Amino acid sequence: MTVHSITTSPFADQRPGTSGLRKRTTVFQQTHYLENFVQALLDVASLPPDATLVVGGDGRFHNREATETIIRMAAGNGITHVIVGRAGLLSTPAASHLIRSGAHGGIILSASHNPGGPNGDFGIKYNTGNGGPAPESFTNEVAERARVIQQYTIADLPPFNLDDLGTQQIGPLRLEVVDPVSAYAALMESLFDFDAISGLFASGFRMRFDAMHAITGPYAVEILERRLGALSGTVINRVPLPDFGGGHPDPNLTYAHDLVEELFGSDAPDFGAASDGDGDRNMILGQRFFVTPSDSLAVLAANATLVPGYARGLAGVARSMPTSAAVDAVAESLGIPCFETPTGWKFFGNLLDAGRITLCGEESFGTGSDHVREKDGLWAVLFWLNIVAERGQTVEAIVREHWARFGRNYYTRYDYEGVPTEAANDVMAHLRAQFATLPGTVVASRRVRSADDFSYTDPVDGSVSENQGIRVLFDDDARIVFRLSGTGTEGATIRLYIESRETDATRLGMDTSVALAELVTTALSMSDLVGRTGRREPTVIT
Ligand code: VG1
Ligand code: CO
Repeated sequence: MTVHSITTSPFADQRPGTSGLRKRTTVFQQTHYLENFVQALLDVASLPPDATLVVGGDGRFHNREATETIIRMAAGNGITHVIVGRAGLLSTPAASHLIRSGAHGGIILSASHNPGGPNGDFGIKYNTGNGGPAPESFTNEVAERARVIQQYTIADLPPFNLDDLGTQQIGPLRLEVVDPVSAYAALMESLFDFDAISGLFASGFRMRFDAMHAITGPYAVEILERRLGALSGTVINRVPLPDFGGGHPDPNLTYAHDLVEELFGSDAPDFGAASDGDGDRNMILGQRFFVTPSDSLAVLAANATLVPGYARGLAGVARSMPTSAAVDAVAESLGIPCFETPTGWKFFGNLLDAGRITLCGEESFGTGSDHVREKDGLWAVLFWLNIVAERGQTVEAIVREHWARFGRNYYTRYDYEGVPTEAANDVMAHLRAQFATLPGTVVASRRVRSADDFSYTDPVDGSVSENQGIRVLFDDDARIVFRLSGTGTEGATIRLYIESRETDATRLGMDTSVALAELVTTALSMSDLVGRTGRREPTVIT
């Protein structure tokens, strides 16, 4: 094996965002671009010489080429054992599980819910030995390193085979090609009551799972159809494609249209679900019924002890700041702690590692637990199926009972994508300028309690993360939150999150857009968003 040191020069834009480095595929195809960033990751990780590294991605365009480059660079940097999913494929939660099963870290190739293909997006991130996304301190160091990088190291390897399972010894490198699904499927079987869920399907319960031509197709076919006996054809758009069939693999009411149409149609199945590009997100639908991700987290927390893997109860729960406080009410009633973290799964890692939380989630269709260190789409689907099987009720009935018991947090998110960066910054600055004067004023018949930038102090390691979103909090627990996305690749995306809490039994069944209309108007006028961006309507409402 010959190892080459290649001279390179830095790229100015290699700063990881909410979840790794995401850019246009064409940006990643520039000479040295991927290599520079991988070298920066490996430099900061400084793995021991006998380290095991997991590599895999969501199968989008450029996945295989990048996987091969990373394997050569790993070998060049003295890593002696690489575990890779067959054909370079691994869902994000499956990669997390493999890392936790004995590796020192992993490199995951994905731009998650962003479209793929030659004109789409590509992404890469590093997960540490706990299986979770590297913390901010690590990603900041990577950005610093990438800013000054002068060379990278890569090995000349004879051709290797990523398509057949088994181990190849290539010089000092042991390359292990594993089935992407089997270890993950076994983990799911250890957490959920597969007999109960099989019984549900055997009784005629009908489900549709939309894999959106992304990574979860093979996982869902194996688990839902083969192991649990769901009707064949339950999983649609099941073949992963490099461009996701031209779609936008984001499981929400806008982009999972095939599924939504069917679940809201006249012959709707009992249950619908979808996942995203890399398999860590989930959307849950009942028959003609949509479960908000914030409500989903709360329902899972309230029903966790019905599921074998969580029968011991929950140590605590956590949600990202913009996620609705529905789960807070459950935590209060269970007498367990509830943590509020910044957006991004990396902030749950310390809490999970320290055993302070068992379940956590985000409003962006992300739910997970201490079984891995990523959010996990299929896991959430199985959790719901297990609850439905145990309770023998419809999804809608479960959620309505939940609201009656814990109250309802009406919730919506408006995304304004592709806004010019200056205009987006201007909206945020305009809001910040009102921090001093807003508290105490009455808007939308509510009194503002406080207005600030959310800052988080990690209770485990004391690290502080500032400027994590603008919050306007009201006396009645309603909230308006503004954030700039850290995963977009074109201009800026403004996210506006709106929530109001209702405990009056006669007001639990309203339409969300009606319940939140006044707050939406308030948020738009307070921010002057339309005036400053020229956007009359959001790109996506969830
Ligand atoms: C978005 C979501 C955030 C999520 C992140 C990664 O980030 O809002 O909740 O953790 O995507 O999810 P942002 O910065 O664009 O708001 V995934 O499935 O893209 O890894
Ligand atoms: Co994702």
